[in-house]
Amino acid sequence: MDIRGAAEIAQYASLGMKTEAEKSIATTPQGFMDDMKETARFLLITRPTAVSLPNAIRYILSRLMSDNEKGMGIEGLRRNTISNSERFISLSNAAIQTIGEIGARRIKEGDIIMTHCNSRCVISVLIEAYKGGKHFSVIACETRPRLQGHLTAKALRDAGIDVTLIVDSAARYFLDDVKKVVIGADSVAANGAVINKIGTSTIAALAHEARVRLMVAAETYKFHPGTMHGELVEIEERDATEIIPDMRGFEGIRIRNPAFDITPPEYIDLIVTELGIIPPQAAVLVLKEQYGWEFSGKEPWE
Ligand code: RUB
Repeated sequence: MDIRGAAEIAQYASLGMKTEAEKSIATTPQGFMDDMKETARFLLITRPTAVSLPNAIRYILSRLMSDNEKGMGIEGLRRNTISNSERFISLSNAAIQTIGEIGARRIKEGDIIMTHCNSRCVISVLIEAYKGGKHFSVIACETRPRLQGHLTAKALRDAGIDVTLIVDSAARYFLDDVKKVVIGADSVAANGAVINKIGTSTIAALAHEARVRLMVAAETYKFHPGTMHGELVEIEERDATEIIPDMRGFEGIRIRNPAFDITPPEYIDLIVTELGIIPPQAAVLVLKEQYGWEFSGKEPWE
């Protein structure tokens, strides 16, 4: 959890691949490929839900495999892997900035905006709107059990934005005044469902009932290719001690701690990506454009 948030996870995975490419002591192209694939498999098991992680690794490894097929020597493979890792990180930063600029157009003067957890994309939207001279305020849900809402509230305060911190269970109490809910994503499924921090789907259902619009801010590398052929997104379940740090007195009680949940597309009005704004139902088109109709599910690290 030192590295958290789907964008950050993807960027550090790229950095991990770059470090391995720099340090690999392989002496043959095949040895180098084996080292890179082993590092990929090691990185992949660190967090299961954010698809940005396998997508970042796929970006780097698929290019490496095609360079290798062309008969490139080991130093060429090393150089290209380093530059592809760096390119992924700069594309990611550029996407977050573009999403900020596009999403900011949807923030209106006087809006009250609710957010949940801590998303770089959401913060980018809010900061761009603020820099554009709009006056609005934000309600940040604290996000039990890891309290990432504190990070959001502090970042917005530091940027000069009016922010109020509330407990997650107070969301409905405030939704009558809220104009928009804005959230990030760990994965976007082909049917437009969005996987994000636990509690997001509760807020989305409440927002739907209160007729409050919900906007998702997500880069296209958070779209999950496996869901095109029916794969389900694995929901990370974390340690019970995140909820009850001292288990004394709780013996015999099962404690469950899923870290993410699934918001159905019916509760989502729009998704802001770096390519533009789409309705959730268009998620499959983004995936088909990125991966083609031929995506087989065979992965470069297998
Ligand atoms: C973070 C979380 C964020 C998304 C999007 O969960 O759910 O909303 O990852 O963030 P955790 P970003 O703290 O468990 O990683 O826009 O920064 O990618």
